[in-house]
Amino acid sequence: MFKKILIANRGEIALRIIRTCREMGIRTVAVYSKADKESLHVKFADEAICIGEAPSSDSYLNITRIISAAEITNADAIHPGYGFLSENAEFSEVCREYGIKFIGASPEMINGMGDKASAKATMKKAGVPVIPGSEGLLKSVAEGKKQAVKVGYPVILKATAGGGGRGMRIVKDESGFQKAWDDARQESGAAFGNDALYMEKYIEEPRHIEIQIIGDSNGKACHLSERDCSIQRRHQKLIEETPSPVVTDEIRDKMGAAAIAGAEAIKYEGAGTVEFLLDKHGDFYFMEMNTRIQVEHPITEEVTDFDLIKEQIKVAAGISITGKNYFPKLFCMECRINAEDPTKDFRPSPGKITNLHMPGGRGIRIDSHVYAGYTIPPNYDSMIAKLIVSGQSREEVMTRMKRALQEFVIEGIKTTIPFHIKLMEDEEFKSGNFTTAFLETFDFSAIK
Ligand code: MV4
Repeated sequence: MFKKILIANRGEIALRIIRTCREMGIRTVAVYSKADKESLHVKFADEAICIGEAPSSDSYLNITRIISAAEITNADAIHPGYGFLSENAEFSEVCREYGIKFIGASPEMINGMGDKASAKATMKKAGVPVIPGSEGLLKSVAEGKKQAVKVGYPVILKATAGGGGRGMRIVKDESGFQKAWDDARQESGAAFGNDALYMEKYIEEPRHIEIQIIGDSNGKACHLSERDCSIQRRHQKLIEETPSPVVTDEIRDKMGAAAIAGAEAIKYEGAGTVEFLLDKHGDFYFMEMNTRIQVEHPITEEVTDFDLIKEQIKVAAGISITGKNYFPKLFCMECRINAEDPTKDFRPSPGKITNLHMPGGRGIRIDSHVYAGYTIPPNYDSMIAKLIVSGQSREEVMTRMKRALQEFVIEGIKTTIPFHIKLMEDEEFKSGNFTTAFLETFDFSAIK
């Protein structure tokens, strides 16, 4: 087992990793920027090293400085958390060169899954259902138009270097093709330095369902059931839940088997997520694979009683998984509490937390790095807490979630708590019958 793990991250996920390391008897090294001097991950880790100025490019994204910190402290592994360098092939490669175990995917895996058109081809070959569309990349507008007629409008153009919604355009009919093509090319070229596109049939009003998987160094993988992430605003998830209100035992078994087939086909090692779109007929299709631990991993932990960070560390150390799958024994929902003003278009609201009270009681878990008197720096992600609520039914979870949100006191800044309270009162949300388009028609002006 590793003796010392450096955590190349900040905020709640750095704390989350430190906590499991402590329970496993592994020493931890925190790295931090000058803006994070007063952060809890700095205080909770066994050692802490300042790696630079506030901007991420000078600190949490700076490969040289992070590797130097690992060398100086003699860390034998690095956990990248999510975001930052967690899906950076170069970082994974540099860790390998320095003989430091990267607790994440290999550079080859990151590149293979990072290119969406090739990831799709790989999954299709493994027998995973994929959305009908172009065979690989499109070479020209003329070819695109020809393919679109075959696929049938509406279609969607996607950047192969994209993901998370960037470089994507929906095309309703042939008259809109050229503009959608130009816009998607321009956006993906500017964002990723790669403007190659592929095409798919556009699935209207789907659900976003993802399967948590974990694979070991023998090429064996298991799944830990689904998370429903359909409640998103501009591709930012605001709430996640498991089990999904629309996933039947049959869909779960099929989707789980597909995710495992995909993972085993590529000998996936570590924790990963296979994202699917589920249409109104109950058919599902591979969308993307994430080669990292995700923000919403705790809801899976709560319903399966499986410490994903611990298992991630174990498989990275070469320990095999049992091979059995994990199914929800409870219901769980996570509300992302962001330092944003939901009445002002979710505008960021950094600053000092002057007063803080966190909810408690049965079924409540809070993953957060904030405390009373803490100042949220403006440089990073605005998520300040994850309110994770478990219960015996979806109804119980929502009732308990509303109670917990009402108990939550965060003063000095604006947060998304009032939005979540409104959501818990929303009849459509309560019914469980909603799609990824849900927030497009949500009345944000009714918030407090
Ligand atoms: C789609 C789609 C409909 N049809 N692909 C959004 C993020 C990126 N991962 C892919 N996305 C979508 N791909 C086809 N063929 C609709 C979306 C989509 C979406 C997906 C999941 C959650 C929220 C979404 C919001 C808008 C569009």
